[in-house]
Amino acid sequence: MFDKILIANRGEIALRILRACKEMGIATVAVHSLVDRNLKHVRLADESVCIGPNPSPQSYLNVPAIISAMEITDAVAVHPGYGFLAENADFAEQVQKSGFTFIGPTADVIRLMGDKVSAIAAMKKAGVPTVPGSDGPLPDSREGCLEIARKVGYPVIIKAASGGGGRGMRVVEREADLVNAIAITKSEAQAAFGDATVYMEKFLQNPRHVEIQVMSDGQGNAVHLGDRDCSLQRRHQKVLEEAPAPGIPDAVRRGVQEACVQACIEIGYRGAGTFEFLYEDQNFYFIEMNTRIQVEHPVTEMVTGIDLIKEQIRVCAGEKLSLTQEDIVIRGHAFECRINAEDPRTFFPCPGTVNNFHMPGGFGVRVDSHLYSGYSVPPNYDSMIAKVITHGEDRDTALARMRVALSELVVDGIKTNIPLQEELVRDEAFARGGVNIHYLEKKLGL
Ligand code: MV4
Repeated sequence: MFDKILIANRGEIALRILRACKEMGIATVAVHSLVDRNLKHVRLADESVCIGPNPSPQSYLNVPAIISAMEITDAVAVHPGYGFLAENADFAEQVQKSGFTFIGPTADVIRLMGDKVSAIAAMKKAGVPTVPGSDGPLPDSREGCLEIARKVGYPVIIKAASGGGGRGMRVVEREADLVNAIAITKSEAQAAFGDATVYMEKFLQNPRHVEIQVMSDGQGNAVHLGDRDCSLQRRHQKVLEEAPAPGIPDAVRRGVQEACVQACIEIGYRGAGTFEFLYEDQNFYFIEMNTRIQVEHPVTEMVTGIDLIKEQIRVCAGEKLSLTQEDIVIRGHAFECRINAEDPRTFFPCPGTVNNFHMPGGFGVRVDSHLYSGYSVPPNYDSMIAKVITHGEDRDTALARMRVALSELVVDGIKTNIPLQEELVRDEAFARGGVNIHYLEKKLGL
């Protein structure tokens, strides 16, 4: 096992990783920007290193500073958390070339999945269901594109191969708009990602966002840990997630889960990963793979009883996966409400000092947060300040528990989205389960 891990992140996920390391008897190094010197995990870590000024490019994205911090502290591995450098293949490669271990897949697998065209091709080959589309980059010829779209059928969506997470996409309703839409998407993709490659998919009108969690050791062993429904989102920012995804027939679910496990083995996947699907009319369609631990991993932990961060560390240390598929049983239901420091009406980030913080508690309630009374939310980073997670024997129990938990939560001094979350857990359609990706934006009147 690793002697010492450097945590290349901040906030709640840095604290989450720190706790896992401590439980495993692994020494910890926190790295932080100037403003983050009083973060909870920085104070609790065995060692800490200030790696630069507040802007992320100079601190949490500063690869030479992070590698130097590993060298001076004798850390042997780095956990990237989510965001920042978590899916940066060049960083993973540099970490490895410097003689350290990146806690995640190998650089070539990150690269394979980072290019959505190669990711889709790899998944299709492994038997994972994909969206009907161009099966590769769009050709340069107008006629070629028009012909593909005619075969796929309108509406179609043009996506940048280097995009993902909602960046670099454009819906095309009719043939007259196709050629122009492709040209615009290509030039935007070139400007944003330095790669003009685009591909085409059938545009699904009212899907749900359902994702499958996997864990794999890169040595031929892989398991899935069930699914999550993340359909409640606003502008590609998830707001409230749950596990398992409600109302999916067992046979449909089992088929796609097995395909994901097979795909992990075929691509030599190492670590925690998430297969993102659109789910419509009882069919799964793969869209992207996330090669990191995700924000919403706790709902999976609550229904499986498995510590995903610890498993991730174990398999990336070269241990064989100790879990077998039979060990993994989904028990009950879990919800996660993301708490953001933002204006409840405009959604604009609202940094500031938290005068008073009271966490909910009780049976089946979990709070992942780095907050404390007196903490100042800096303006430089993501506005998420806490995740409230509830677990129950069934969906109704877990949801009732979330209503109680939110009623106990106090974050005084700054504006938050707690009022929005309070409303969502009382929403009748949401309580029935299975709302689609457009539900929240429509409810908000966007
Ligand atoms: C789609 C789609 C409909 N049809 N692809 C947005 C984020 C990126 N991960 C993929 N996205 C979508 N791809 C096809 N073929 C609709 C979306 C989409 C979406 C997906 C998941 C969660 C929220 C979303 C919000 C708007 C659009």
